[in-house]
Amino acid sequence: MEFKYLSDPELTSAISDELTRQRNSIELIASENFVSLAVMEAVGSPLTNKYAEGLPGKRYYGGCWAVDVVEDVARERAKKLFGAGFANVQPHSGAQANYAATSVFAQPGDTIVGMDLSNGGHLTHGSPANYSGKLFNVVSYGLNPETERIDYDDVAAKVEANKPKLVIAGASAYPRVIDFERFAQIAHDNGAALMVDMAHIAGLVATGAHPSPMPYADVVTTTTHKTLRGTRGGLILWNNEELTRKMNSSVFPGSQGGPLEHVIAGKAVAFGEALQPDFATYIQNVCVNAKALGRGMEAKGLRMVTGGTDNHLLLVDLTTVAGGEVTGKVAEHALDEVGITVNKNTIPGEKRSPFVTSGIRVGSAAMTTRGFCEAEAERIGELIGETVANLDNEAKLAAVKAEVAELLSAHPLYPELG
Ligand code: DSN
Repeated sequence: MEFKYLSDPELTSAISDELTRQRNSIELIASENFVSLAVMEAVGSPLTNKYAEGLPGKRYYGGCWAVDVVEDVARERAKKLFGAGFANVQPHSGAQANYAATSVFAQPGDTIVGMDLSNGGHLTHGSPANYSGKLFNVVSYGLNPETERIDYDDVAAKVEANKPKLVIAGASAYPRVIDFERFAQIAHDNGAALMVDMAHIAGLVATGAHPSPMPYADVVTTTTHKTLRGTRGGLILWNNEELTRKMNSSVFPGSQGGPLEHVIAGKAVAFGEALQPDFATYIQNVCVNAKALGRGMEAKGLRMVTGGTDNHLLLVDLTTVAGGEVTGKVAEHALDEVGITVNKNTIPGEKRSPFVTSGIRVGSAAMTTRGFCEAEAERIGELIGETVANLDNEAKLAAVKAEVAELLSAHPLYPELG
């Protein structure tokens, strides 16, 4: 990679190494993507120098007139993209967005209901290891063991029995459509608010490929860097004007200091890109490629949890191949070696620890950005299956690695960066 100004060898070599790593592997981590060079340019801009605590037009520092424009553009585009009445673009991450939004509806000691992490939820939805599990009394819901889908009757029973202040819908490893209308009915019938964390599927929601939570949820949070393909960051959306003061002050001064205006500029660029018609085509291809990856893996004997996918990700049960001996940890490492990047993941009814697991999670957002088509995605699925079924076969693994390299060479990543 060429650097114009950076001449610090420890950093230039680490940054170059990371670009090389990204170029030389098929990226299938479901929460990752590749931003445009326009997004990168905005994030690397002089906006990084500016403190701008507060909101556009109501800042605690002078000299904010230019960043006010940036933040207003980001807010307006976010609202347009998701059909939301109000937006706060300042959360530094999805976890920060969730903390700020949760705090509007629940106080420490209150009950919240969220999806269990090992069933596909997120740390911030009530994990004991996270603020959400430490501050609140958490009641978790999971999946129906037969269908491996969200058990809405179980959610309803838990909400009725526990009368939480907040119900959280949304997941990090769930391949099916989530019924936000049903969640809202359950929450509202029991006097609870509904927060939807749509981080994984935000790009699908933006283009109509997944039903929107905006008509149903009291608040919607998301990251901006997964299927939405923007810079890393968070976003909060809501429709009820009465929540506006509380929501904004829960971000600042409630839980953050100065906003990162260079990152907000990157979000604005990405929202602008997502508003273009070709983003809908991209998301359509993401969904087509996810299904194709699944077909390829199934052809090699792997089982897709729930039988497939409605979105950009697949949860893969490894226990159906090689006598059930291949763990997620081993598969992740073996796939890394052949040039395919995935993460180990628990599967429903998991018997191994979260550090070992019996599954992997596979997503199509980044590989689709890179230009892989349906036929290639299906072949990549087969190559995943061939890898996990041949862990001791060096010749086979070498052949897979060579084929992965050939596939990658057809889709160069960031050639402009040298
Ligand atoms: N770490 C993200 C993921 O991989 O899904 C969630 O925050």
